[in-house]
Amino acid sequence: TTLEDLDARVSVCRACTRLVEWRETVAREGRRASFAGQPYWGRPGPSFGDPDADALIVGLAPAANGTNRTGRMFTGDASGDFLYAALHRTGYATQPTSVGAGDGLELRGIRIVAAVRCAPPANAPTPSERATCATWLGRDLELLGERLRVIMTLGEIGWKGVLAATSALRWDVPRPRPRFGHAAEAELRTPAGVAVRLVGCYHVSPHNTYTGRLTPAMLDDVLLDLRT
Ligand code: DU
Ligand code: SF4
Repeated sequence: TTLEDLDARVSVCRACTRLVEWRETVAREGRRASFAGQPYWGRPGPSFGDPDADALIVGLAPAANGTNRTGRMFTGDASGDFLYAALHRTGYATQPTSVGAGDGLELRGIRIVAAVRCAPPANAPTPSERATCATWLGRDLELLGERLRVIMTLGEIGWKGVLAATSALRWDVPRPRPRFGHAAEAELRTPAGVAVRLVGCYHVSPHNTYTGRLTPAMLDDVLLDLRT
């Protein structure tokens, strides 16, 4: 299996009834006036970026009118604008904005996935939805393989998703489980003995960025630290 095969399989997943209903209802009816007339992706958000990445960003879940509309991770909403600007400043993205498929944007050395790949109502996936989708996260981790050196999570749901996925893959995960925080760090180890850093970062949602809880400088610092 390749990452492309995996993305194709994820994109038709219907495992979570509530989320399938929501992603498709928003795609059909729930469009914002400003997006009227645009086709919506209305499916799980596939991973995006460099297939040879040694760094992985794990977000929460697609936004109903963001990734669920454009089909690309963190594309088409304020969270994504904040993230891609930072990825460009720190040398990971070839462009400062992500508009949608065909805009020419590429990532270098980094890949982006969501812990839960379908847009959840109120951005709040249930524990069982999080557990179900952690299987797909595990597949992405396996396919990135021994190149992977660092995983950065945007928020606690991504952090816990990574711990669930890596535990299921029988990685060496510290006990007690490391706690999420901004710039929190833990070391995981793959069954092949490769050390993988787990780094936390506050999520790029407007709730954090408009209030100054997460500033551009804070995000840049965490991104630059992934290279060390
Ligand atoms: O078709 P492809 O070259 O595998 O690229 C698929 C998709 O991944 C494309 O939209 C750009 C992105 N991408 C990237 O961001 N960074 C890379 O190094 C290679 C591909
Ligand atoms: Fe499938 Fe994940 Fe979407 Fe659930 S959230 S339907 S597991 S892709």
